[in-house]
Formats: sequence, C-alpha cells, structure tokens
Amino acid sequence: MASVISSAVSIPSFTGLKAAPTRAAPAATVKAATVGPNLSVKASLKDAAIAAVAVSASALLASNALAIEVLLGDNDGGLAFEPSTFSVASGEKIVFKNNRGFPHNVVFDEDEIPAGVDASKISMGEDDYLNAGGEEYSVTLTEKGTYSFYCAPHQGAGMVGKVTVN
Ligand SMILES: [Cu+2]
Repeated sequence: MASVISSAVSIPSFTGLKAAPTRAAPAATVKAATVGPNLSVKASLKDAAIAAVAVSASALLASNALAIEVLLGDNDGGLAFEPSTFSVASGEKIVFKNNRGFPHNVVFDEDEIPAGVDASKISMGEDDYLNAGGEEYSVTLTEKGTYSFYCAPHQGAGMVGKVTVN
C-alpha cells in the first residue's frame, strides 16, 4: 500500500505540469510550456530565490518576456555598445551580444551605479571576455537609477554605455 500511496503523490505533480502545454493550441505550445513551469518555480522558490534572482540572469528570468538586446561592437565595426544609452524596466533582462570587433566584456562602474548595488555581482570580470561571435552576457537590474558600464579592453576607445532602470 505504501508504494501505491507514493506514486499517487508523485503523479499529480507531473500531470499538473503537463496540463499547461497539452491544453494549448499547437502554435502556443512553446509559450504555454514556458509560462507553466515558470510560474510554479516562482511559487516554490519565492522565498529562497528572490535575492539571488535580483542580481543574476537566472533561468527563472531567462524566460521573462521582457528583454533588451545590446550589441557589442556596432554593425560598422566601431568599438561601441549599440545602443550605448538606453532604458529598461526594473527586472527587465539585458542581453549583451557579441557582434563585431570582439573580444568584449561588460563591466559596471562601481562609482556610477545606484547606492547599495554591488558592481561585482552584475559585471563580468575585467579579464573575462566574450571571444566568439554571438556569445552573450545577460544581467537583470532591479534597483532603479542610472548605471554606467564599459568594455574593459575598449574603454579607452570610447566603448562605454549607460542604462537607466525605471
Ligand atoms: Cu569592447
């Protein structure tokens, strides 16, 4: 009887997850599958993970619909972030994507970010680089204010940027 009980306990949690994609139309399956697990993970990890999620681009926020892409190196080969000045909503994911003129990296200036934000937690290491085309670095900022960032190897060439979190 004990084994029957344990399988009876585990099955509902699987059918619960399966229910979301199967009841959706084929075209919306991907979206439904993303939203379903995302919501249940959010609920179960709510208390434990919120602090960590706030400063890292975790799997939880990876499926967030809100995201902005910033190219590393503009399409003319210039050493610049494209766009270099932009705004995001608090919690919106920022995806920095290697485009041209790499290696690049993304380092936030500890003197030009909102008070209380740890620059090292949102930055790549000064000596860590995105070396291949299409490589990405993602960060999610939640504290409102303006943040300055730069590419360490190309800061002197003017590869700097500023993001405002609203
Ligand atoms: Cu660069």
